[in-house]
Amino acid sequence: MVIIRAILGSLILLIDWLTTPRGVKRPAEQQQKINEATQALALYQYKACPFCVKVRRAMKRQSLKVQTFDAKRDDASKQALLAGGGKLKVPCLKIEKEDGSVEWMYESNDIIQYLSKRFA
Ligand SMILES: N[C@@H](CCC(=O)N[C@@H](CS)C(=O)NCC(=O)O)C(=O)O
Repeated sequence: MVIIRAILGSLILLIDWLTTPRGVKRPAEQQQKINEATQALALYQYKACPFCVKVRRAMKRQSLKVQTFDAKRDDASKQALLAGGGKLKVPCLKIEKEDGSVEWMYESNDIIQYLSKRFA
């Protein structure tokens, strides 16, 4: 089972690498503003999780520079996700809002929808 999972994971990463989407090109000023806004975001993820790959590809397509944390290999990230989000499930987008509150958004489709609404 572990071997099958490892093979599938490698395959997912290979296909992702071979078919990496191009990022949208924006005027420098607009991209700079978006880069500033995405500093308040962080993606907790596993490298080879298909749902995480889907979210990372959506970010790439939209040229969103979002910091990522590996909640499988990095114990501090795992603990941060558990403490903040409440469950060890990925992908999870941490959103720091202007009023100081923090939202932990689970579900790949919800994250993709949120990003495309906010940065379209
Ligand atoms: N419906 C969820 C599925 C996410 C999911 O099943 N993630 C798996 C990793 S691929 C997970 O976090 N499982 C819990 C664990 O590994 O502890 C989504 O689309 O985000």
